[in-house]
Amino acid sequence: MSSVRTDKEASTTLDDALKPTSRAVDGDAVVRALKPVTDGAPEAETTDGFHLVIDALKLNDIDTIFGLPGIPITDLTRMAQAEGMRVISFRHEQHAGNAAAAAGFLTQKPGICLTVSAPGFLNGLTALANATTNCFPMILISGSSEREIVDLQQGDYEEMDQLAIAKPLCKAAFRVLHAQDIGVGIARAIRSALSGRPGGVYLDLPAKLFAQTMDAAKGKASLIKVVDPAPRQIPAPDAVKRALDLLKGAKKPLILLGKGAAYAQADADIRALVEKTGIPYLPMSMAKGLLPDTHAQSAAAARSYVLQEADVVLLIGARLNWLLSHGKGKTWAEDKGAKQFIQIDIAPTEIDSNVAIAAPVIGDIGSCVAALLGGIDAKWAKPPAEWTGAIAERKDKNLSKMAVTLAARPSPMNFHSALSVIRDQVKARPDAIVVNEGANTLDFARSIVDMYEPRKRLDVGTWGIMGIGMGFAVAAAVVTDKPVIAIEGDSAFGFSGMEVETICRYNLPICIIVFNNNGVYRGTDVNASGTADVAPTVFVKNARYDKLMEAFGGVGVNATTADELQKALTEAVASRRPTLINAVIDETAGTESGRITSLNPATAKKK
Ligand code: ADP
Ligand code: TPW
Repeated sequence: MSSVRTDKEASTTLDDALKPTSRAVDGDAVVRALKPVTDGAPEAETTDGFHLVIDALKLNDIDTIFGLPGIPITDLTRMAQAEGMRVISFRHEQHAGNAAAAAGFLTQKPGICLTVSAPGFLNGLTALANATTNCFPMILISGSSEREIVDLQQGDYEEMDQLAIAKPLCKAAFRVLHAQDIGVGIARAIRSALSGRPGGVYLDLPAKLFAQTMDAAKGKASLIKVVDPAPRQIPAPDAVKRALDLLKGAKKPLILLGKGAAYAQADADIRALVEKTGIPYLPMSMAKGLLPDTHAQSAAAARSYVLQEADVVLLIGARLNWLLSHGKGKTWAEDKGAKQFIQIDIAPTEIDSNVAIAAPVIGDIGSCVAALLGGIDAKWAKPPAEWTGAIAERKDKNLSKMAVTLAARPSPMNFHSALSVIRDQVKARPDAIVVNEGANTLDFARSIVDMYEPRKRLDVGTWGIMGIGMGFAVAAAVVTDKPVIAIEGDSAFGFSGMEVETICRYNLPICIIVFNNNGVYRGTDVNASGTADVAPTVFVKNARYDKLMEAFGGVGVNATTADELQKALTEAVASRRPTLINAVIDETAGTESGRITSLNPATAKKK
């Protein structure tokens, strides 16, 4: 007999096997009774793998699944929906995975991505690896084919040793073979995703598991409600004292907030630490809004200056990776002498990863910041006025210069004129969530669009990965119900563009603005060979991305001026209708690779 089944065949089999008759005994719907095959004996209530997975997730307050159906998980999606979970079905697993990751970042609950075996699993894997890299908690759950056939490599339908492949790309990976172990499997996945440094977890569920049945009461008893999944980790008092002593002695202190600080949801204490110490701070891109970007102590508009000049830097949930030039070199004016770093992080092995850390403070950000705050009293001396004054001076100069650039209304639009419109809209709607990807579109938006509230900005993160746009936007809308503004380079948008159908299907309040400059980076590259092909970075000229949204019933607008963009964006945010604005941008604007030209071997050489 062939082991390949169509979806229809599979669900017919399941329909026969799983005839729901009555609901669970008690109010929390933990079990579902199935009609057992009986020979006159009293009917015992049974449950099955499908329902145990759903019940285990629900028991742990996980109410949403992002995924894409197919064998062997189609019925799982149907049953999850029937059992009251929100099931958001995507057009490609990578975007479902990205949605799960963003949901994890926003809620501190692991986002769930559900995929089919081999190809679906692999499509979800990029998102799982990206989530792990960014320290976002998510669980990729993939159906898989039969162990016996996979392990003997006998060519099963979508055969793949998924667990082995996932393992090096995530924080932890588990497989459940028996229905009675589902509770433990889900509990271990949740704990692994949330505890310590958050990250991605893979959970392998072979097809056979779903149809396994067991006694309903035993099944219910086998489920685990995870208690305290992200235990606080209190920093050692001597580590706190060391950090405070160093900070006290600083002449030019600086606080650097990273997305770990945004994730930690210790917003009030972080703000209090900044304000009580009076220390200037810099937010990394996804930490923007932890304090409003317009805050007097923000040194964002004097970034280069403070990174070079600071003598003691307090890192809160930020790694000294490439995004911070590894804590050395010209960016940090290394030739003027080494800085001293205090680093708050939950992962002890992060310390000294790039440069020596004088005062590590290991623990969760909430506890560490609270402990530091405990040492800041009324006698705390604020940083010298020479330091804060010098920063203010540079800030004012840069902001005035920027204001002039933003006020200009060139035709066609450039990045600045288009972004100034979005900047005003976000100021008017600080609760809106901004999703941002591209090269120039990313770099300019990060510095131009001020954020006012925590966790309102989602972007390409640690890898600088393209393709997070629509997945992140869908998650943001689903999880928060707030308006979402996705600021997308035209190349960046292309990675997940088909999900506009998903956005329309669920009628999500998402406004996508495609910065259309006809190509990757710019649209002006030429093919040096003289053949008919365009250059590798060039797209179809004057494409109308707005039509894509119209195809699925959303609102499409072609905006050629800042006024048109402003009108369309304001309407989109107010109406909450799925909208795509094709913002026509000068194709000569911007630079190759945006602001990271130094990492591009060709352009770095030319410089
Ligand atoms: P950014 O890119 O914004 O600089 P990173 O992703 O590089 O931020 O750094 C985030 C850091 O935050 C990681 O090293 C991670 O271990 C840490 N982190 C995440 N959550 C917490 C938490 N709750 N408490 C302490 N550290 C955390
Ligand atoms: C998964 C490489 C970095 S930025 C970018 C690419 C392809 C697109 C830039 O063009 P875009 O932006 O979006 O039109 P803009 O504002 O300059 O006009 N594949 C992946 N990730 C990355 N980072 C790349 C390729 C890349």
